[in-house]
Amino acid sequence: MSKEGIAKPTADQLAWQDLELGMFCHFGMNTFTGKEWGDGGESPQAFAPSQFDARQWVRVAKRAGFRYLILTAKHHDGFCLWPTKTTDHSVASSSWRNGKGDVVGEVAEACREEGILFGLYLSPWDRHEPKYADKAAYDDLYAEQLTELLTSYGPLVEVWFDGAGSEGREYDWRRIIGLVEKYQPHAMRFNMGVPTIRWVGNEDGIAPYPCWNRAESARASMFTPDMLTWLPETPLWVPAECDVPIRPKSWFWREGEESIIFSREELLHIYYSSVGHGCNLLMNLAPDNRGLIPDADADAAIGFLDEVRRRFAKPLATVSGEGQLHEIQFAKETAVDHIVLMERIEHGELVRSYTLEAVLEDGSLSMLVEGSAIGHKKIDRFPAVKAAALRLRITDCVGNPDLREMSAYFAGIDNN
Ligand code: FUL
Repeated sequence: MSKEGIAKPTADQLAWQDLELGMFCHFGMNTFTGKEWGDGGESPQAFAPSQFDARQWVRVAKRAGFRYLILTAKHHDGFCLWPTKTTDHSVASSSWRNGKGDVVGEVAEACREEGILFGLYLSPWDRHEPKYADKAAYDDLYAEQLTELLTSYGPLVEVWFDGAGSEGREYDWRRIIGLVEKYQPHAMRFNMGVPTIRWVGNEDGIAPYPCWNRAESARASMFTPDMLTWLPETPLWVPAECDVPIRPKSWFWREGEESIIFSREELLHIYYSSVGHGCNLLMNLAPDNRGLIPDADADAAIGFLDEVRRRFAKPLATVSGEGQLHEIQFAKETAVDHIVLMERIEHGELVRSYTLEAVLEDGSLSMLVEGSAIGHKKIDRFPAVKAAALRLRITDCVGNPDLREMSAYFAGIDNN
């Protein structure tokens, strides 16, 4: 394969991959009914947050270190969190803020104030809307809803198209994608139509390794083994996003589930298996029926990301540049237990395999890692080794690989 023939990200994909961490917020009718999938027959009166505060959500996101936030503007039950003109099944028919409220607007505004990028989820599957049975009529309605969202809430970083419930259903993807391109040309498009980012294929926050950025298809949803047929305009560079709820398998808040929140060790494992495999991590923290993110979820997210920051606060040494051989030389024997590698992916993902070795003080070599993809980021951890130098050999590649970073760390944890 020639270098010219390889897939490369757009500037927007590149910027999105650098964000690495996003916070998902599933909030809506299910928050008040305790269901994961409402059937659409719920009364808008059931939507009644008592202390709704979008700023609290966004402050949690910021404090934890998430760089973007994605809100479920409409989940499968069809209840719209903004005062849409397309249906009265929305916040406008609830008594929250006397029917004058707009959840999407308040979250968008809070994100703008705090410098967090904002994205929206709009479920194609709609269990409330009677027009859903009529493909053409529903396509029109969905296009109108999407247009409202794309044009009223400022710049969007991502539009999330969930395949769940839509297995086998066809939507007018050319029109849908055309609207995103027209009104939000910089937004990432998740997994469907002509996506620019793809689903990693599970809801565990775990990417396989290697997880190449190049892809020709992705899994449609959790509920089918089918792979999506993307439109031919889909770029070859389609990086993966790993979505996972901080309360395993629970996307919406439910009373009494604090005890299932992932432990710090589990969350760190998710981090190493998503960001550490070169993907973005989109972690769901669900606001509760007060309209606030519970302290337990906020503390768990802040706690594990503080530990991530502690581990990667200060590299012992960093090198970068072109070529297949890279070495970090220490002035004296130094304990190391993590190495972070990044390619300059604007040139594509050129590395196909590599080895990392420690050069010991007696000059002998100790193999630390045999890897394949580096891509945006690869985090390798291993039992602490005292090294005089660290050697990265790119053993297979396309063209001339360009290393954005090779950094060594000592976190002082048990990596055995
Ligand atoms: C799934 C949905 O069915 C869940 O309720 C949730 O929205 C998750 C992100 O996607 O497919």
